[in-house]
Amino acid sequence: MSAPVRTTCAYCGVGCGISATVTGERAVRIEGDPDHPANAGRLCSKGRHLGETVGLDGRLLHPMIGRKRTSWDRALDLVARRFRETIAQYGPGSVAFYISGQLLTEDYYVANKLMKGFIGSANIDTNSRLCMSSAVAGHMRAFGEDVVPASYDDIDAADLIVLVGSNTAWCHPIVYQRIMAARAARGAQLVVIDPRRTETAEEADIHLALRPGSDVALMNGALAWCRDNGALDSAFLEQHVSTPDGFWDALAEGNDLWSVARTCDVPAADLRRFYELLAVTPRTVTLFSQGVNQSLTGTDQVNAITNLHLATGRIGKPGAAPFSITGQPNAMGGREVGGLASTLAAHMDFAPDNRALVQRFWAAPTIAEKPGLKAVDLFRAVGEGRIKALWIMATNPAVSMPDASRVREALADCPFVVVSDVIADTDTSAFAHVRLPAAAWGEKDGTVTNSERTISRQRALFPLPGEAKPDWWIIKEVARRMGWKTAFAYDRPAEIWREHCRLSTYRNDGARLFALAGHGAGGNAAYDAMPPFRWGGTPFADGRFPTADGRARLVPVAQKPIAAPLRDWPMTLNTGRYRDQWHTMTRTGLAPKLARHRAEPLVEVHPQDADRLGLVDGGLARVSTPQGGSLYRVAIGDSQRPGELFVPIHWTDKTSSAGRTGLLPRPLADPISGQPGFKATPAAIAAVATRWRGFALFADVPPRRPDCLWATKVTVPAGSLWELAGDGDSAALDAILPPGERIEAVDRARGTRRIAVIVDGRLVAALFVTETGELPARDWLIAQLGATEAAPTLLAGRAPGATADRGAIVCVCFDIGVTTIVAAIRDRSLADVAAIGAAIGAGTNCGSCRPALARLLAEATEPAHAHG
Ligand SMILES: Nc1nc2c(c(=O)[nH]1)N[C@H]1C(S)=C(S)[C@@H](COP(=O)(O)OP(=O)(O)OC[C@H]3O[C@@H](n4cnc5c(=O)[nH]c(N)nc54)[C@H](O)[C@@H]3O)O[C@H]1N2
Ligand SMILES: Nc1nc2c(c(=O)[nH]1)N[C@H]1C(S)=C(S)[C@@H](COP(=O)(O)OP(=O)(O)OC[C@H]3O[C@@H](n4cnc5c(=O)[nH]c(N)nc54)[C@H](O)[C@@H]3O)O[C@H]1N2
Ligand code: SF4
Ligand SMILES: [Mo]
Repeated sequence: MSAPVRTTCAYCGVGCGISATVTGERAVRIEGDPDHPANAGRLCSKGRHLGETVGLDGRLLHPMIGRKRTSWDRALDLVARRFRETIAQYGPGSVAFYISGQLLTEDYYVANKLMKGFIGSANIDTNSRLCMSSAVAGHMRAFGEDVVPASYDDIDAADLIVLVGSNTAWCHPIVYQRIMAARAARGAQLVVIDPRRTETAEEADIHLALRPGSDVALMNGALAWCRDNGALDSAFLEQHVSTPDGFWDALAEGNDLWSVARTCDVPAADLRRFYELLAVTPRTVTLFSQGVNQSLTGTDQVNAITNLHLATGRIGKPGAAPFSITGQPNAMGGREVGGLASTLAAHMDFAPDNRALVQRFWAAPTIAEKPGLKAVDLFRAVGEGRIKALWIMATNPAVSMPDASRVREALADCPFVVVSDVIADTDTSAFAHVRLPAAAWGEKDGTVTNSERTISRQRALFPLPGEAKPDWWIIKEVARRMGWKTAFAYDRPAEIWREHCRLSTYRNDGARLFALAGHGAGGNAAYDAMPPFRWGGTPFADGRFPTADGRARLVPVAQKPIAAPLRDWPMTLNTGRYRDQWHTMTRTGLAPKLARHRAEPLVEVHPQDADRLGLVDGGLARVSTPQGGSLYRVAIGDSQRPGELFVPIHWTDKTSSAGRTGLLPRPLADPISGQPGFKATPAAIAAVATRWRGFALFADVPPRRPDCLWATKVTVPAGSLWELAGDGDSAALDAILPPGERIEAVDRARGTRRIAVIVDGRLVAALFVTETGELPARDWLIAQLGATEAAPTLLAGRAPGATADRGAIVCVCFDIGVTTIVAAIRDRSLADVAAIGAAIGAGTNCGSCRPALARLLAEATEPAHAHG
């Protein structure tokens, strides 16, 4: 066993430090790094179970041209030649890169340099466009530069924490634990603004379940209230903020409490409590994420928040800031290198001076003249044949782009598609002419920047498997083969890092806050040992902003009318995340423990809608929009507002027959930021009748997806579990079972068939289906997949005598199900989350399930209250 390596989590923008101890060839023990400023040793369920994802299952380990393995030389030569030829024939605007906040800063830097300085186009956009480009645009409008003026320390110092459009308990769990700690330590109040009653909202002092898309009204109302109640900071406004003519007059119109309550469809009394609290609490931190950003008016929503903070002087002071929390591990690093189509490099835009500066610094033959195509437009251009060569790195747009079916058509028609990924078969790589094997988390080496501007090292734990290579290496090799040898003569990430630091300070007289002065000074050893550090100190503490006149800007924003429901598409479709899955599940999908929290994609529906539309809990439903339709299992509950639906974004063609969400939203975007509106799509829902339901278990990867109406997959310890349902003859499924000795039981009256396949005395597959009967709980059978000897009671689906089922897994660390927890609360009269932990251990490790435990406690004490 080797010494622990300090690295950074692969997943969210909280950017937790990890202490990783390699325990075997591809095995690692993961612990929180107690010295990392982001998490001080804590990790959530996803970070905690990273060790389950470092195996080589499904990895892309060799370069591929079409379906054939090839050498790096051939693959790289082909990519370089096709890009060169396309540019020669159609110009630099005919090629594009679509990259990702999951690249390291060094990868991002090289890709941006190649496209903007050497190819001479800005057609390089990233999945961050779908994620935080509205925050970027809002920051530029308000502050003059894309600077996040907050840190996690502000959470510790705040008296009021407002979460807008953020399911923090699930998506930024360690930030959420910090919020909970601030509440316990200093009684900070928590207000959650989200149409859904999420687990985050359940804990709040005030939850405003507003009408989707009404955030501008809510924030403008807050600002009007603060003004009317003497909560503005007039000295700060006078000295540090420029206020456009007519700003306050416009705000006075229609932003009174009653009008706002009506627009937002929230109880006026709750709204008033929030406004009163806000007006008297200088130490307010407003955290926001996708409920704000992913909207057709996302940039205005961001500025409604920054207006409130600027006008009350709640910025640049401890415990007071607007705080855009970022999604991906390196969304911020991508912003810092300027790797978006709308920025040039190092927090510079395309102004002539900046272009000249960057071109000189890179000694580049050319430099992009103007912003390039933003993601939605970029894929539209691919579809229209204007982009003829496309390189996709570390993102899965065939799943994650809005109107993803059109994106698939565009990819299918594109003359040349290159995909760099760590996984061999993704929905996107199915369209690739060339697939390039990238180094994964645990193999790659470089830096990432988290939500609060802390830059940390990700460090390699394992040697590169197969022929995988780091992304920066792949990009620089293509650049060199395109003819730019010296500009891309990098041998290690440290060299790229130093160049990135130098560019940030190059001819920077302080006009750009982003400056890594001194951080690129050391040699390779200094880079290897670099501890986490935060750049920018406390931005705006001196009241100076990076605008021409040094003042921040109030930006006039008005609530846009919210369209009435359409006749054919009467529902509003909201999309988002589950606690234990990451995006398209290529990585979290490998971890059996993370599969248990939500094993299938659910559509959450309010009971009134379910009654009206004949939807049954646990049945199937089709959710459709003008762009397409997908299937989900129905979960009825009043955490949804009537008329609204919520579905997860995680399932793909690899993991489901029809549970993809990306094809449903419209390909429309905020006009300023270009960020798509993923959270409010006009939609319809209808029940889908099935004849039978069932499940299948496989020890080995099945040759193909079971062919039926509904098939969704999760990973289990010794294989995979598929939940199934269909309307045809279930006998057609038998073909998918592997060869072996079959034992079978049939109950014709109930339409039940149970088949187990045994090879060498061990269970290798099972198929259980029924029309009107019961299905056994999956747990015991799942455990039999790994057993050395098949149990005699396989077809009963349970051990001889035993009947207990743990129910849905709540605490994934200790594998504790809802049934066990509810029984413990009841039988042992447990009164709080700590007592549950003391009694049965649940919630005592990563803590991600503590909100769920709190909810089970609440339900146990008020049994009449129905929850979803
Ligand atoms: N478990 C997990 N964690 C993750 C990720 C993951 O895939 N899984 N992904 C990471 C990434 S890249 C990102 S970007 C973040 C996203 O983190 P979040 O933004 O917290 O996640 P979402 O579930 O997309 O959406 C947040 C909330 O916005 C609400 N919302 C919808 N419409 C509106 C509205 O009009 N107004 C308001 N105020 N709220 C609205 C939704 O109901 C939802 O609860 O999570 C990061 N962390
Ligand atoms: N409907 C709807 N759609 C959404 C959203 C939503 O809320 N609703 N959210 C949007 C947001 S915020 C985001 S961030 C996107 C995320 O969407 P995607 O970026 O498409 O999702 P991921 O599954 O994270 O894709 C990352 C890919 O990179 C691969 N990969 C991982 N590490 C590496 C590496 O080091 N190098 C390389 N080359 N490849 C690697 C993974 O195997 C995977 O295929 O989805 C967006 N789409
Ligand atoms: S909160 Fe969880 S997923 Fe996010 S960085 Fe920390 S451990 Fe990783
Ligand atoms: Mo994101």
